[in-house]
Amino acid sequence: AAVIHRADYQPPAFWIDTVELCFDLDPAKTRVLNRMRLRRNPDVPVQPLRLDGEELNLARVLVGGQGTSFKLEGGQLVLENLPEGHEPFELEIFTTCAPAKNTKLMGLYVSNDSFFTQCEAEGFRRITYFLDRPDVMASYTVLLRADRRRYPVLLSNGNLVDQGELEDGRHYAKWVDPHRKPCYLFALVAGQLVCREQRIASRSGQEHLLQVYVRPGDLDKTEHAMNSLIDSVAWDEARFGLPLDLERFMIVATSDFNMGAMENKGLNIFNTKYVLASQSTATDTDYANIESVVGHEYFHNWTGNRVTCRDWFQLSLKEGLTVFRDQEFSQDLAGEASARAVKRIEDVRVLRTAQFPEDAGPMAHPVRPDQYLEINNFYTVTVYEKGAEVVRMMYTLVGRDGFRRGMQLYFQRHDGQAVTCDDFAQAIADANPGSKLAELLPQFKRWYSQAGTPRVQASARWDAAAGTYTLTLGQTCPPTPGQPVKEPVVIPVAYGLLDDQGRELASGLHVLTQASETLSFQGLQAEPVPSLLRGFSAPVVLEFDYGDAQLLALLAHDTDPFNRWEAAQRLALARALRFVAQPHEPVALDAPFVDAMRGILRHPTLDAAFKELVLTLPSETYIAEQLEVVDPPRIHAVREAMRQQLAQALQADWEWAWEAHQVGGAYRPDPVSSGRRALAGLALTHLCLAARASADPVWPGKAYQRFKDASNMTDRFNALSALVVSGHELARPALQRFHAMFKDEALVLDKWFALQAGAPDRGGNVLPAVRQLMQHPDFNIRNPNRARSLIFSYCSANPGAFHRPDAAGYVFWSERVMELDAINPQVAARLARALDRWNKLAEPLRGAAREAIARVAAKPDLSNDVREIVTRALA
Ligand code: HT7
Ligand code: ZN
Repeated sequence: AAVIHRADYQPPAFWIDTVELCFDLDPAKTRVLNRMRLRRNPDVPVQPLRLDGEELNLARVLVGGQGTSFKLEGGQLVLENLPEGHEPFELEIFTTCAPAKNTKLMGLYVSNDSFFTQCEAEGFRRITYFLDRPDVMASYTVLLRADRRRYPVLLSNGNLVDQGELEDGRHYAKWVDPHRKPCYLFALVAGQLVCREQRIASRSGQEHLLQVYVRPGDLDKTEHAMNSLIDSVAWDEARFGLPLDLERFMIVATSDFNMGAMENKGLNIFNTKYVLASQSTATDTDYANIESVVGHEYFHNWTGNRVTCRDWFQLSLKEGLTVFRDQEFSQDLAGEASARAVKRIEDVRVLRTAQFPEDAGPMAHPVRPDQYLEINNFYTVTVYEKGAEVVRMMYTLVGRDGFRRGMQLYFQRHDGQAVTCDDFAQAIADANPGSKLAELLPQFKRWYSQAGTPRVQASARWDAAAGTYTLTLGQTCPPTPGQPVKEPVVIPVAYGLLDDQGRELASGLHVLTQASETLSFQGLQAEPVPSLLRGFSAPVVLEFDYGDAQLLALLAHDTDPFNRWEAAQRLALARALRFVAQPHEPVALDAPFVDAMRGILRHPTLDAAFKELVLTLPSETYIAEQLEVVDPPRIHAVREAMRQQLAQALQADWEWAWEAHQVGGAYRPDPVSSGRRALAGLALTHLCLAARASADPVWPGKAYQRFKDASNMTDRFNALSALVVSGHELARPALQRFHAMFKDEALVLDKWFALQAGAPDRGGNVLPAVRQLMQHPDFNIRNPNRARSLIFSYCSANPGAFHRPDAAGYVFWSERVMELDAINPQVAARLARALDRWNKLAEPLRGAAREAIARVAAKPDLSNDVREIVTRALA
């Protein structure tokens, strides 16, 4: 297969106006009749029609009702003898496919005896021959026929216009989508499903039917998803003036799904993980994720579906923008400024622990990539999360009202079109003449074309005699594969200056555009403390040589909650890096740091959720990113030792925190209650860790009791996790009991596998446990959620256990990548990325990791998905 380049984009040679699809659904052999009206694109030279297809059996091709000659070339169906001129003509294609054998979960597949589709990015070609590209938009009519008893529910996009009985116990349903769409938004679902439904009226008074479909038995877990959907509809109308444009909007849950969810027009298909929730099976985090993913898919209805991507290089046009929108939605729903800040910190944490490493590794690519071998590999944190930060910077530069105006202009110009990231940025800028964005647009757009995380070097000079404080801000960006030299980008730097009492002396937004710039502040009495990059106003690494005193002042006083948290992270990180660098020195935390942590924990007014974030040490991955040479077991040991000391030094405070943050009354996953449960959970973990040192059984006993008695999954899981993390002997019976309690709850069993695979390593015990769990009757590598819960939790989320000096972790990884590649290449390719940063590893890990990657690369029949990852890794 060939590398595809953005620069090679050509408009399609044909347009498809209408598509009539008729499905005879059968797991072993589904028959698909595809009747299309096409016409030549007058703007493109005359050429044959080349339709994409994959794993299809072709039975018949008719043009205008007559047989015609055709060729099959490299999977494409090529038709040369088509009517000349620009009049529409009819093309009919009859194919069959085998959904039950479809383990890739792309196209039409079977899960739990129901049919589902996944067409983004290039799955539609696995259903029928088609121009499988997002800039070809058509009107769809879909007829579904299937056995009524096995498949009582038959769904597709749009409106149900007809249904009825057929012979032999079969029935049919006919759906018409009122909106034109690219084929990646096509969907069908057929099976034994039940639904929760709700009628709502929009602001304009228009009525809509909302439905959430699940397997019988799961209906009691759909209330939160439905409420999230109702909130999403109301939010998009209120915040952006974007109404629901459908009479009926459906969500369907499946337990076999490659990603989180899919925004098919009017028929969203979701991973059960992002739909099903009850207080006894889902944690507060699950509830929050459901809200955000339901919102995300719903918001795609405008940003993605009404205006879509011209080609897959523009993926961030819809994904970056929609992530920005779902982040804003969750912040708005969280309400209070402090709860908004918590959400912002969580989002930045994801960016820094997942996207920054991607941007510094072999898979680094611009938000709008220039080339790919397999598009599935580019559904990345760069396209999604960094893309959202790019949209957020535009928002910062034009303001809230300006951004709303920009969105309105974007839809005015492009509704119903397939467009580019340039079109989006142009609309936001044009709606805000005179703004910094409009002024700097060409330079701003480097955020779309340059890979790599820019670094902002800040330095300060204090002239006491003149009372002048001078800040110098510089920017650089390290080279990335294929981009050795970088140009300066536009970096909005939100800042404040504090005095030693924590009073704000100045604040503002500086837009950094040059390689180096200077800001000067006059008339100050004493040297201020700079609070830079407030709210994480740009996706950059800020380098400033903060002293402990300055960080402690920011932690105590900054009016910007993000930078308050950031100060604690910097304090902890500096210590972790020092300990890592001194392997022969004891890991001993200093009193000022411990006291500062105590101060936050005991603070009378700060939110519990915020305290929990401050008291959580930087992750091992984040610590590793700061180092040139990485020894993951050493980082793990240091972080564990720091946590152990915080556990012991603050024992009385943790006891207070646990007692003071119990949540009574009915379970509610709101930010305040969730924050209290999170802090109580963190306290319990530290108390069990402290008990490890003293061999005092009281707190492990309390954790076990809480584990047994908890009235919700958050408390139960936190208690179980405290026992597992502290390595207490009660962990074993608790895990057994947990499994017995939830043996029929797939999503809870995923947690059970993940907890064990992600446990702190003690003498190399995790890998044997993982290998043993692979043999567990509940383990099934074909189910992506289960594979992720066991294999990914070990290889990608447990660096201290995975990077073993004996290389056994890497052997396990290479075996699993190759095993999964034969089943589901998309999932295999994600796992392959666990060794992205092999080049930074300390020897002998580095050599062993390289060998493992080479072993995978040497496999002859590798998918494009995995091949692209391992080839880039070894380049
Ligand atoms: N737009 C959706 C992407 C997606 C996907 C892509 C490749 C293979 C399977 C997939 N399932 C969903 C998800 C989203 O961003 O909303
Ligand atoms: Zn999306």
